[in-house]
Amino acid sequence: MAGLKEKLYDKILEWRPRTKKLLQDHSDVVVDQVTIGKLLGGMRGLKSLVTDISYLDPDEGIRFRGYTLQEVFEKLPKPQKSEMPYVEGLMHLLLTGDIPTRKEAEDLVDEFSKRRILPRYVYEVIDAYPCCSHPMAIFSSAILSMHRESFFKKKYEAGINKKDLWDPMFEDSLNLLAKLPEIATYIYAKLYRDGNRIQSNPNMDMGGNFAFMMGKEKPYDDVARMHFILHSDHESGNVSAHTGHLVASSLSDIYLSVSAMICGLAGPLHGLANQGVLMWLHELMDRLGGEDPTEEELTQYVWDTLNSGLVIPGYGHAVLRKTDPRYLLQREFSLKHLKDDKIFKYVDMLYKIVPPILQEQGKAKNPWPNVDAQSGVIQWHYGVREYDFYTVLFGIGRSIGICANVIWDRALMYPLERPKSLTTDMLEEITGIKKND
Ligand code: CMX
Repeated sequence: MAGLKEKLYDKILEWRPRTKKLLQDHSDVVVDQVTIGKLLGGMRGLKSLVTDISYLDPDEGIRFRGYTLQEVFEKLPKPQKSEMPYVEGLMHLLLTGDIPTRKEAEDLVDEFSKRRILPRYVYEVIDAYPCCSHPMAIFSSAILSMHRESFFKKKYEAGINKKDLWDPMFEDSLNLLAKLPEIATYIYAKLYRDGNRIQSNPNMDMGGNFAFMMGKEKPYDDVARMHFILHSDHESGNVSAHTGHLVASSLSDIYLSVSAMICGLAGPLHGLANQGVLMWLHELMDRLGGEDPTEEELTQYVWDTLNSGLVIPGYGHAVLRKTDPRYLLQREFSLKHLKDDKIFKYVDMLYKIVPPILQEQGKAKNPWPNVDAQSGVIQWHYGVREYDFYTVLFGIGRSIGICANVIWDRALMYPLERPKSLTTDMLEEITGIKKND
């Protein structure tokens, strides 16, 4: 992978003086204020992390390396006869900040193909799991089991200059990313296809090969490409991205970091919401005996959910204050490919019904749909109906962003993350509620 690595190294050498200057000359400049509200409110919105891979604007949504999602999908090279770009091209963009040429994207496709073979013990780890296990638990363990392969770990133990740590992190990241579709589809075959697995095709790109191993025809290859690209990064503060970065800050390798981030992604307020949407919609269908709901019935269902103290899955966001562009892109695809799908029609009705209800309820700061409101429906349409599996798909995508971030963390030699905690007594003393006697 000499071409990409050399390009990346040039970028790293160019970037390092910027970080160094900020640290040396402007270290005391105040960026944000830490209030008690932030401390007790999950640090929501606190400007306390740095990443150059993506930036999330509350109104506009995500930009990858400065490009809007629309631009990313337009500009990245696409495989022949595909609507969606190479996922490998996105990795090139996230790493270098440059839109790759077709050749650069295809070089990375070849590289992934060479690195995709799983060690035998990974299959054994997956096989050892009891069948009722959630696929995210298996996914995280399978990734963790490959820690012993880490080139980063070996280099660190042998003694390597801190400045060079990005290089083995880069190698490990490519090795891991290339293997994720193999791991995920093996888990899928074990849990839902009686172990009947389709071997990978070394001549295909990541999205195409994933579709092939899932046993899916076109346009599922484009669904996979779109899904992995859309879910890859959402700046650094979300649970999965932050976990990956935090764990790697202790100089843990990429296997440990990505395995941990998968655990964070598996929570219902984060990546699991995409399966939550489908479960919630199927409960409604059962309630209506399979009949299409009227607007009144749907409205009642939304209120019943809220009144029983539950959240509406797929709606709201900690940062976004408008409809998530990742939702809109998937909606555009759905309008083209699955406009007559029954569940898509539900989802489309909800798009009109839920926001005014959340506004009327007055709690959620963002009443609009997020990425998870739409993604499961597309999977369902193409026959991936085991919705426990949906978060694994999110996890493959998110790993791309984590790897790009962690490689740059090492390139810029970011330190161990270690904020300071206080006690409730201390907060009460600061506020004057409790006098220090
Ligand atoms: N339905 C009902 N209530 C909601 C809501 C929703 N979709 N979204 C937010 N609220 C509520 C919160 O539960 C909170 O209530 P309390 O004050 O009683 O605790 C209140 O509105 C304020 O929350 P907020 O500041 O608007 O949102 P947060 O930053 O705390 O949480 C999120 C963000 C995503 C966890 C929340 O909107 C939610 O639970 N959404 C549903 C689950 C979901 O779709 N998650 C996926 C997010 C995307 C992803 O990361 O994958």
